[in-house]
Amino acid sequence: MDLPNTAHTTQNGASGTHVTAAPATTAGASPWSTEPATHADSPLHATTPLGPAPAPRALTVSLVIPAKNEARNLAWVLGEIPDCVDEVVMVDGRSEDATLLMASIHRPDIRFVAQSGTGKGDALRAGFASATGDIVVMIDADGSMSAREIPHFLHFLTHGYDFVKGSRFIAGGGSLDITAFRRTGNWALLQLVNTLYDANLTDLCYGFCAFHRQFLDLLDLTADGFDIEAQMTVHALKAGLRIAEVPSLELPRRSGRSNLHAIRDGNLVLRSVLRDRQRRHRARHALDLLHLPYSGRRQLATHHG
Ligand SMILES: Nc1nc2c(ncn2[C@@H]2O[C@H](COP(=O)(O)OP(=O)(O)OP(=O)(O)O)[C@@H](O)[C@H]2O)c(=O)[nH]1
Ligand SMILES: [Mg+2]
Repeated sequence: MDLPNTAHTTQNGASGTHVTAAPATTAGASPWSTEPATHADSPLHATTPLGPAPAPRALTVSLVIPAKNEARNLAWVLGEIPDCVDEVVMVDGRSEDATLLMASIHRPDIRFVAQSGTGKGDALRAGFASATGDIVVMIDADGSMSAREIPHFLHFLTHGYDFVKGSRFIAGGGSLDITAFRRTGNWALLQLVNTLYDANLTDLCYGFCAFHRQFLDLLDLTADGFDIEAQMTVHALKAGLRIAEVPSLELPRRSGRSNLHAIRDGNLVLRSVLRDRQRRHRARHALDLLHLPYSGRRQLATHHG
């Protein structure tokens, strides 16, 4: 499926957060662009007084896939991976079925990583830590996301964005899977995040994301469970990363059972978002103290005894 080449973008600038809904305007220069490059776009044709500029080094791409008992879905999931992916890292959640065997059959060069704890967040953090690509992409192993969409994420990562997330709720995206209950929960949590961080995102709890690996430390990920996706978005906003959303189609899980419990995991996300907000509030308070005039500091010191 060819998705429209549009993105919904959010930028956190130093002078305050602003949000724009912008079409992609820079197609062609990216090695993953879905549009043909023009003569002027090509770095090979750029000349300097010293001669032709060297071609830029192509960025490498790691795909991280957490999998727990997904053997029956892997033929399709791994078969969808486009050539632009250089490395596939699977983090196995101590599967009791033939997940490892099926993965090695359908992707002989796959690299397995063990997770030390449990949960999707714990698995993804282990996978991110071991990924070697310049760009890290994550998808689920249940067949609900097609890796064929990856070039759309790469396009924006190679045109100025730091963190690109799939959205089921912008034009060109969709979900053939989400229930009314989950949609409402996702919407409510999204409103909270948008309000707290003055953002204008359209999706929150969705596991198709990509980012430049150099920002991994800045993302400061600690979540173990299904709160990982929301934490990635919130931390990207807090860190002031340039975020783009691209349309993505969520398909129904191909086979097997979901590991997610809507109420328990919704609560987990809510607590995580609120905890982050408190930290941000405390950090701001500390900064305010530094800027207080001397009398103000003295007053405060007196106040606190
Ligand atoms: N390694 C590992 N993977 C996990 C764990 N829990 C879930 N996963 C994987 O994380 C991905 C998402 O989990 P799902 O159970 O599909 O949850 P979901 O997509 O939020 O929920 P559904 O829409 O109902 O499928 C799948 O690829 C799972 O196999 C875990 O503890 N360890
Ligand atoms: Mg799923």
